Amino acid sequence: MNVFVLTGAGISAESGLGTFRDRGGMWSRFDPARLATPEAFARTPEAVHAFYNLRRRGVREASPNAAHAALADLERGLAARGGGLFLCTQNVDDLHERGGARAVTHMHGELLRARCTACGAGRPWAEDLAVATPCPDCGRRGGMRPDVVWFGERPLHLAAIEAALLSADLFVAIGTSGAVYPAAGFAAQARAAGIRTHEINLAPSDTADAFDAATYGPATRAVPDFAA
Ligand code: BJW
Repeated sequence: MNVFVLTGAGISAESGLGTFRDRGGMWSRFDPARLATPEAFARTPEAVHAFYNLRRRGVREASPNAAHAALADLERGLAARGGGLFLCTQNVDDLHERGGARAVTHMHGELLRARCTACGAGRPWAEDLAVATPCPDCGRRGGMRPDVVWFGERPLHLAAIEAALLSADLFVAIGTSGAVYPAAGFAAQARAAGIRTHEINLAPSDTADAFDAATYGPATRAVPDFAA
């Protein structure tokens, strides 16, 4: 069996990383238009760096939880039975990897990577970024940015994601509000292709109608139960 899993911020919530749109979530405290767009980075790079430096430190201090571990177990179990798991995350943290997952597709990029807007080179990056940070590849200052996908930018790996989505036997969305496209459209796309769809969330998401079945509860309980 081939399973496509899409994860969102809810899977990392119990690891202490804030979600975006829940009550008290990041976008209720910070304006995404001022922090998560290329225009914001061009206008006030110091503010954008400060926001992502804080988030990067949070990710480094967080640990994977039982839901991340259950998906890593599922990946191994499916492979042993001749199937596969395509694990696609909107999250910019590395908790799937540290939870034991071998192959993770980060469609919104990775906070622990940086990219140079001058020469395009990307590389692992665990430290704070600043406007004066030089690019190790081309030496230019002022162009290093978090290697994440901001609003208005094209998400990553879309061709591989679409191919995996349409060849899956089961689509599962975990801890995502269904508010951000194109990921919010995956459940409807899968269903239109005759693929079973299942949602795991604390509560029905914005796209709950696109799912054949649902499990409502905290990811650390619901995902291990589902994957068992
Ligand atoms: C739990 C839990 C627990 C809590 N257990 N569950 C109008 C209509 C349609 C589209 C658009 C439009 N206007 C603009 C657009 C496009 C735009 C968009 O969708 N905007 C919407 C806001 C309307 N999209 C884009 O710009 C994207 N690019 C694009 O479309 O390019 C064009 C293109 C597409 C395709 C082909 C070619 C070209 C880019 C989107 C980039 C999103 N970037 C961010 C920031 C990343 C960097 C960073 O981290 O700062 O990505 S925004 C933010 O939202 C982040 C997330 O990945 C993303 C999704 O959020 P997520 O994960 O769903 O989190 P929440 O907080 O929303 O939900 C958490 C859920 O967990 C909740 O449901 C809780 O109930 C649940 N939960 N605790 C289980 N313990």
